[in-house]
Amino acid sequence: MAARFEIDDDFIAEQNAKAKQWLDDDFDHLAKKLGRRGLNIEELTAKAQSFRVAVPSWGVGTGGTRFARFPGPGEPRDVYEKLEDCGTIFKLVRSTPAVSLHIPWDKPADSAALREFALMKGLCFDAMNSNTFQDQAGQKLSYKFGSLTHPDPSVRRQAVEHNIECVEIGKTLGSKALTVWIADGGNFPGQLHFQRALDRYLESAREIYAALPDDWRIFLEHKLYEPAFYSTVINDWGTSYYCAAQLGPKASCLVDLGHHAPNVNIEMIVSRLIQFGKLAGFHFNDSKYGDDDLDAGSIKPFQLFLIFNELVDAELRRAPGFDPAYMLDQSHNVTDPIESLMMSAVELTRAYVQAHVVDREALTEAQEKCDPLMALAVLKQAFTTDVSPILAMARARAGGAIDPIRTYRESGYRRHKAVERPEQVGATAGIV
Ligand SMILES: [Mn+2]
Repeated sequence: MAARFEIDDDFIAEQNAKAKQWLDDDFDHLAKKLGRRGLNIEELTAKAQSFRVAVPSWGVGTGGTRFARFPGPGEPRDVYEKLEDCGTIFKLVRSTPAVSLHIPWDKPADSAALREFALMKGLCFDAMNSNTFQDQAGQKLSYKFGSLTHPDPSVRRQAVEHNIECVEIGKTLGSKALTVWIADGGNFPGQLHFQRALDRYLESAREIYAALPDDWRIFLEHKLYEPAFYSTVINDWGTSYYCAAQLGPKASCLVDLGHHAPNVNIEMIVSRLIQFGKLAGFHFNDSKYGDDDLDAGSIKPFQLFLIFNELVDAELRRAPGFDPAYMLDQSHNVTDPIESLMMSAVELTRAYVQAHVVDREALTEAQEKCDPLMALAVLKQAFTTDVSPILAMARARAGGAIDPIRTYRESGYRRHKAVERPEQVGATAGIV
């Protein structure tokens, strides 16, 4: 393979040198402001540096809608090129060392070689994702009318075996979890018998569960609708929780922010799942109307903050079994996917640090004294604190970029990739 363009550490350092002075000034000023509130900026910076969120392999390609896809230049054409882009994101923001693969889109011909390549980029593998929502070339039976819940037992068998294959591949890559999202559902009233469909789901899921290694977990991802527009088998957190409880301790519920009805109180769902010891983790994104898969924090940053408020609350009081897996799951239709993923990773770290700024003593006091206005004021004070200098300092101290988007653009990375990766006819990317 010919030499591939990479953004090197010297270039990052050179770019950082231009911004270092104002960062130091802003950081010092913020340290004073936070100090007056009894907060230590160094502790918050350490928190920012500890934050991790996984990147989905499918996120580095341009997404699309059911109408069209507008591919950009230099899109990754295989799993190695996807890892190259993930490595670039990690290098600049320093919070995204793990990559989540989708099978069969990313099925490696040689797992050991892929693992080695990832290691060279400082990357590791997060949860594996199965795909029974589309038919692959040469596939024996169709998933048009369902997979794990299909009326035909041989289709269910095929779907179960595919999930077990994902676990097997994951084992060779060092992954420790399987995320299962099924598109099964009905488009018309009467199409499905609701109870029989859920019974079949549990029967199939039990077989997958039985194939999990001892140190693996299975994440059940619910979604309100789409592609089924009338009923979906695993439609909400309650159904997901019931199934996870039925399956056993290795099963828990994954919250994709876009998979809820508009106006649903997602932060309360998060709190409930924490309370019941069944929060698997997240697929972060944002939405305005439905499962829009927009960039995390782009539409409802306050909601994102309120979710992190619950997560940090659980972290600080050491809630039993609290160990959520964070991942981005977005579809980038009109932006450079690398830029969107970097900005989203930064927005998550922002919400995480802001949640650490919340005066929890004052919040508890307001709650116990029935003072709703003060309770909101405590949260708003944290939410309106601009923690950008902390985020930039955390990146810089970890060897990342003070300004990741600018550094990325200045590097010409995309231009180089456009030359290295000539357009591939017929390339598709999925929306999950
Ligand atoms: Mn998802």
